[in-house]
Amino acid sequence: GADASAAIRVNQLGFEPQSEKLAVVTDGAASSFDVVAADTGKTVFSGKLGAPASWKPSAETVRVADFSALKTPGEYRIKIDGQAQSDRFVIRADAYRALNAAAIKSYYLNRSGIALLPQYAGVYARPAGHPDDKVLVHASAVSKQRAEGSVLSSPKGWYDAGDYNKYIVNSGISTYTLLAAFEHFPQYFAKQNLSIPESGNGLPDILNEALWNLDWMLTMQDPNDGGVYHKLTNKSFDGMVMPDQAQQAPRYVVQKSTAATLDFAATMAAASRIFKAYEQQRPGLSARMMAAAEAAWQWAQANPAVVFRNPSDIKTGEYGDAHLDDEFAWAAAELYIGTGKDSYYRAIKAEQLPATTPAWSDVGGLAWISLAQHRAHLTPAADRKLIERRIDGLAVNLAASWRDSAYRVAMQDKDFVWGSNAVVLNQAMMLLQGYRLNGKAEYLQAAQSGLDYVLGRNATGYSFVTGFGARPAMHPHHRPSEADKVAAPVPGFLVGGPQAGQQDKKDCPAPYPANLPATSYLDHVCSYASNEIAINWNAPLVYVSAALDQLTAG
Ligand code: G3I
Ligand code: 9MR
Repeated sequence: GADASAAIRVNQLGFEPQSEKLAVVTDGAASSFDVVAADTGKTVFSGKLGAPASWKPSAETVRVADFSALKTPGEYRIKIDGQAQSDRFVIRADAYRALNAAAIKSYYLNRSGIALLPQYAGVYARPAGHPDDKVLVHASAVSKQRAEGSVLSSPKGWYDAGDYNKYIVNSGISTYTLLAAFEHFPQYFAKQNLSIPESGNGLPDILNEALWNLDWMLTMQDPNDGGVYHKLTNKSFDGMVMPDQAQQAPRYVVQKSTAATLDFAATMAAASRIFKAYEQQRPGLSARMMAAAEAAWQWAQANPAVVFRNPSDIKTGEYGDAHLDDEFAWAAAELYIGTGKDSYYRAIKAEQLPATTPAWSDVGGLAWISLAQHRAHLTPAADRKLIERRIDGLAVNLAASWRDSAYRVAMQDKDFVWGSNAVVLNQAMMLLQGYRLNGKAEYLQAAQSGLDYVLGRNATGYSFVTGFGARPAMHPHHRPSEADKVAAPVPGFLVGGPQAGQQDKKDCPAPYPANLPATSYLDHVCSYASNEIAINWNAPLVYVSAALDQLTAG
C-alpha cells in the first residue's frame, strides 16, 4: 500500500546494471530485505540491512539496503518483512536516457519568444510570449550611447524559472553546464533527437538548445563598451498566467553588473571553443563569441566591483552577489583555455581559488572543471598538479560526507538552501570530475547517490523531477504548468527541494508538512521557496544523468 512503500526510499526510476544500488529503509524493526520481481513477486535477491543510523537533516533513523550485486535487467520492488513494498524501479542499460532527454527538452518548453508547436511540445503547445523585440533601457542602465528609454531588441532565451524574466547570472552557469555535458560526453549526445524545431540541422540537439539562450545572451552586451546588462525583466513578477497572457509592458534591460559581465565572458569563451567545430552551420559564430568574451573581460577590468542590487522600482529576482573573485577566476580560466594567453592564467589566481560545489553565486568550481578537462593542452604556465589537487580535494571531502551519512548522500544541514536539489546534483557533478580524473569507484558511487536522492531516496519520498518516478512533484511553482489546462506539470523539471527557510509561508494556503531541513518541502504551486523550477537547477540533472549512463555502461 501507499503508506508502507513510503518507508522504503529508492530511486524510483532505477539503475544501470553496473551501478551501486542502495535503498534506505525507515522502519527500524526489520533486519533483512528482499528484492522481488515487480510482476511475479518472486524473490531475486535477499540481503541484510545495514546498522541503524540517524540522519540529522531529517531526524530519522534509517538502514541502508545494498543490492548492487543484482545486475540482471528487469523491473523490481524491494520488500521488507514480507510486507512493506517499495515503488517499482528498473535495472537496465541506458537507464537515464529518457530522463536526460526530458531534462534538456524542458529548456525548449521554457523558451521565451517562440510559439511551442504541437509537433514538438505535444499537450504543452502554447502561443509565443515575451517577444522582447522592443525592450527599454532602464534608468539604472543609461550610458553615453544609450539614453533612458532607448529601445533594444533582445529576443529568445529561456525563462529563468517559474517566472518569465531572463537573468544573465543564472543563464551563465546553466548554459555552461549544458555545454560541459556535451564537451565531456559528446558521443552520448551525438545522436540524441529531442524533437525540437532545429532537430536534424547538423548540430547535436543539446547545442541547438544551448544556442537558443546564447543568441539571447549576445544581445545583452552593450557593443559600445562590452558591459553586459544584469537582466531583462518586468518591473514585478507576472501573475500565474500563460506567457502570451502576461500583459506587463514594457520590459527593461537593467544595470550592467560585474558578475553578469564576467559570467557572460566565461560562458561565451566556453561556447566559442565548442562551436568552432560547427563553422558550417553557424559561420563566424565562434569568433564572434570569443570577441564578445574578451570585450566583456575588458569592461570588468575597468568596472571590477559593480555589485547588482535591484533598483527601487524593480521587484523581480535579484541574483545579487558581492563576492566576485570566483567570477573573475572563472572568466579568466575560460579565456585562458580559449586563447592560450598566460596573462589570463595569471588572472585566475589559481593558488587562492578553492574548488567548491557550483551555484549561481559561486562559480569557482566551473573554472576547475574546465581546467581539468583541458589540462593536457594548457601552456606551461598552468599548474597541472594544482588542478588535480583541487578537483580531487573536493571529491575526497564530498565522498567522506557521503560515506558517513545515514542516507548515503553528501548533503549536510548547511546544504539545504533554496534550490537544495541542485546542491546535491552539483555535488554529484564535482564527484564525477574526481572520477574522470582518477577513476576512484567511490566517487562514481557517491555521484550515483546524488541522482538517487532527487529521484526518491530522500526524506520526503517524492521524486523531485516532474514526470519521472512513481510519486513525482505534481504542483511546481511554474506559471505554464499552473495556467495550462493540462493536469500533469510540464515534464523534465527538477523542483527546488526542501529547505527550512519557508520564505513563501505567507503566500501559501496550505501548511508545510514538516519543518526540518530535509523535510521542509511543499508540493503546492504556492511554494516558490521549495517547489519552483529553474534553469540552473536542471543543468546538473542533465550533466549527471548523461554522465552516469555513459560512465556506468558495462
Ligand atoms: O548570502 C546569504 C548568506 O550570507 C546567509 O548566510 C544565508 C542564510 O540563509 O543566506 C544567503 O542568502 C541566500 C541567497 O539566496 C544567496 O544564496 C538567501 O537566504 C536565499 O533566500 C536566496 O535564495 C535565492 C532566491 O532566488 C531568493 O532571492 C535563490 O538562491 C535563487 O535561486 C532564487 O532565484 C529565483 C530568482 O530570484 C527569480 N526567478 C526564480 C528563481 C528560483 O526561485
Ligand atoms: O513567482 C516568483 C518566483 O519566481 C520567485 O522565485 C519568488 C521569490 O522572489 O517570488 C515569486 O513571486 C511571488 C512574490 O515574491 C510574492 N508574492 C507572490 C508571488 C508568487 O505568485
